[in-house]
Amino acid sequence: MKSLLIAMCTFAALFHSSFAAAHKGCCSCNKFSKEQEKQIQTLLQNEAGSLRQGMQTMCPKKSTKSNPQWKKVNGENPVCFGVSGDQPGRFTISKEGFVAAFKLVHRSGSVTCEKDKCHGHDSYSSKWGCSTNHSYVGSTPLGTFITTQYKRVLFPREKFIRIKSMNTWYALPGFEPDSDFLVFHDFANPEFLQENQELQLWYGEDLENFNEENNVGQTCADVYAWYL
Ligand SMILES: [Ca+2]
Repeated sequence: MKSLLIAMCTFAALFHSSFAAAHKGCCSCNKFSKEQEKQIQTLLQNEAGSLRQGMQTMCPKKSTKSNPQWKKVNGENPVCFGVSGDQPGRFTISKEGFVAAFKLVHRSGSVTCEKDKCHGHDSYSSKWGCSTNHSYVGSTPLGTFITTQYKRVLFPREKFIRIKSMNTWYALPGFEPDSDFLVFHDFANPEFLQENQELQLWYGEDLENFNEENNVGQTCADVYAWYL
């Protein structure tokens, strides 16, 4: 933008000097000479080209495809994970590359963080974690994690997690426990994934083997990755 402004100012100065010269040298007929007209025409053409280039830089072309970067990772079958007894959902990366985001699209099922003795086992149930009504985890009610096969958490990023040393609960701006899908992204620090690498979906309390005795349910989802 700065270079564009400089170019426009340069053009204005040149135009002014050309006009002044023309006016001085041709004051009787009050118009440019052929040579001056040609010079100004060339200047205008050059500046029009610079202006067009600048506008294209500021307004990059939109892709004609919708969401061309989302690539479905699992096949026909969804990835399903349970809530206790080490029941991750497993899926395999088929394409090597840098992935900046994942999208989990809910297909079926629900999970709960705590069987509610007063209201039935599913009163805290949701698609991705617990309930916003829960007295303890309600403010950070999401509990679905993407990990490597060695249980290293890839998403969500640590800054969203309630207790950094325990990958159980988090809050993600824009998403709720019953959102139809979750999107995790970190375009500044994409993950490099290898062909045939296994990743897993975990329920946080199952991942950490913490307070999982009172959990119930299973969630199934499709997994999409955003390749750079
Ligand atoms: Ca629990």
